[in-house]
Amino acid sequence: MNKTFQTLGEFIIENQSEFAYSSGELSRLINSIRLAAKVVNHEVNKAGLVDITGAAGDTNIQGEDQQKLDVYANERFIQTLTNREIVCGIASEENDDFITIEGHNEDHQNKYVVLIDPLDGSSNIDVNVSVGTIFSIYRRVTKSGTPVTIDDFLQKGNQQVAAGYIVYGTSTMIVYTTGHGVNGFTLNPAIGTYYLSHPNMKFPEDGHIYSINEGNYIQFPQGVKDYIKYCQEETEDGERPYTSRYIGSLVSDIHRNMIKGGIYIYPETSKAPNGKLRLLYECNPMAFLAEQAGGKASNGYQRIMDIQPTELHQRVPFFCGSKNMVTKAEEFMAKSS
Ligand code: AHM
Ligand code: MG
Repeated sequence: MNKTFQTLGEFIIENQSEFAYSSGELSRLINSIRLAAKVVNHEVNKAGLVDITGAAGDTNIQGEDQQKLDVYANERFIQTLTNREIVCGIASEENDDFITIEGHNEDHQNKYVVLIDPLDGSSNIDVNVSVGTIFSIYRRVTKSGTPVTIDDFLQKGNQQVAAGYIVYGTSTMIVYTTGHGVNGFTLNPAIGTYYLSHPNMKFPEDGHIYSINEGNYIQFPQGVKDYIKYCQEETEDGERPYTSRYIGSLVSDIHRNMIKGGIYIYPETSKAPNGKLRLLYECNPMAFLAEQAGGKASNGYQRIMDIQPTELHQRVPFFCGSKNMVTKAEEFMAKSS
């Protein structure tokens, strides 16, 4: 078959046997995410046309304004996964607590839990800048046949069976991994089909882009300040200075750096000692993707996916990108600690 024209649907079927304990459930789950993503994409694309942007008036668990599209995306993903009875539980960045789903004739037989950030970077919607969805999938750890518990969600990232993101950009793409490399699919909006456009995505080992909100510079730990200085220094071989690129939309910043080579950093600051990003909804799935693409993800000192989560909405400092760049940033962190 000509791989150039392989659709996501065909790819999922062809690669189903790669999944551990394959029963078709994980394939159906990824299919559902693909479906919900199409619906959300449709809404996001017309955000400038209809009165759907702007704060909905609610405040999420982190005390931030929720945008209407956040609410919409949250409902769509939860509803699609719930209706199809594919998972036994869902945790969302937008909800205080996890949701229990019965499924399989109300006897809690489904195997997987999903953690999702339905619309990340949503403050960018008002200015027509890319946003994304991030998802992370685990097998439940508690006994099948019983309702899920918090333990099913507080698993280390290294237990993920799949993770991915959807970037609603100039093109809409799904990029995901099931632990066998990373593949990217681009939506042809005319016919509503995703095609394999970026097979076997790889972070270049080295890169020339650093992505960090330098407006917070004064609050950064010394190691990050020193690393930024290193990025900006001119070298004789022309390797540095690096280029600074920061969209402020995690999915897009990581997506660009994965293609071009770079590092994304959201460190701890004096005001936010654990940084801003959430371990379960943002950092673990991005870390899984990064490692599967040959990159690296750390909290500055330790592998992200080895951190034991203690709460659903836990935040961690995040250093993610080209392997050698993350290692270099860690060296600066170690030196100043
Ligand atoms: P959100 O989940 O509230 O949308 O926040 C996450 C976003 C990331 O997409 C982005 O990398 C970061 O926040 C930007 O934060 P800042 O504006 O502080 O640089
Ligand atoms: Mg987010």
